[in-house]
Amino acid sequence: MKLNEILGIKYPFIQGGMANIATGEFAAAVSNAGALGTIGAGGMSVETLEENIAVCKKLTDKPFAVNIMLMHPQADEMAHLVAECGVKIVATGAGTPTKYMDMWKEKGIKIFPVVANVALAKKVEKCGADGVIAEGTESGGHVGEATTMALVPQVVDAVNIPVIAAGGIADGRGVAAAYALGACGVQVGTVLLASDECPIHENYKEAVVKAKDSSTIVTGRIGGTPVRVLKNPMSREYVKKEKEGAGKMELEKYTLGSLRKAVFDGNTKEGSLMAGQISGLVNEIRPLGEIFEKMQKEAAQVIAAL
Ligand code: TUI
Repeated sequence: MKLNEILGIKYPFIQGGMANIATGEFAAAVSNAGALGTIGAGGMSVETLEENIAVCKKLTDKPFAVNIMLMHPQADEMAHLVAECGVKIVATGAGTPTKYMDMWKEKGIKIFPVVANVALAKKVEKCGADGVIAEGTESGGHVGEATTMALVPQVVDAVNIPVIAAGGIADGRGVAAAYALGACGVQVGTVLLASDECPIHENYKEAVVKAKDSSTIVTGRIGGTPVRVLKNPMSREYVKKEKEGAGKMELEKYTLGSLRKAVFDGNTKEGSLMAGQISGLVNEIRPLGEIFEKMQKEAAQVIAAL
């Protein structure tokens, strides 16, 4: 069964819960365009998350999800908030959501943790996950080690719940490849940065459009929180300092608020422009509806041609 049938939506596509980017308004626009919109709680406070959920409910009558970033200092409160305010689908990232899963299941919430390895996929299946989003290291933002190509079929073989592929997918060829690996749908992020509706600064969108295959770099590999961003003076300097053995405190000045600098101020030199390796394939800014329609049509053509 494809993801769109599981969720009762038009396309088998989920929008990634991009921190500081995926507002209630954006998630509603994605859901109205036929995919699953996701509010990214990373970068929000509990109060702003509540407001964003209310905005999303107002703007769409279609299903939407909330992604809880588990490294968030208020993840606990956020987990309770989504249980209390009628959210029907929850995704999680950057950690293990098992301690919240009973509470969410009691409320009838569908749970789709993002996993970067087989062990976590098995763990969340045991705790009642409705599906897993297997995210390869090609993705933007916080990443694991395995590539999408290697991770997805191994997760598919390890669990008996639906698997959604994420990381390095931006067109119909990627969607068809994900199906070939056994996924029932895909999650996309980078391609949606370059949408008319995405509420990031135009400079950030342009940087994604201009990016090539080799334009991303992973900061924080040594420190233990690897984050894929576009190369710029800030991220190059971060990795250089990290290799020289800089301490956490020294490195913090490069990261503190740097995603906000990119998203809101359009500071492409000092900002953290989170984006995936597939940025090189994203060459124009388009409306969400067109992005999803073309991905779906192209996937069908690729499958037929094969
Ligand atoms: O979470 C993501 N992507 C993200 S979160 C984010 S916000 C952020 N900003 C700066 C630093 C850190 C985060 C931006 N992008 N994707 C899902 C994902 N989850 N990727 C990797 C993981 C993951 C990693 C380790 C999941 C579990 C895990 O370990 C589990 C454990 O507790 O040991």
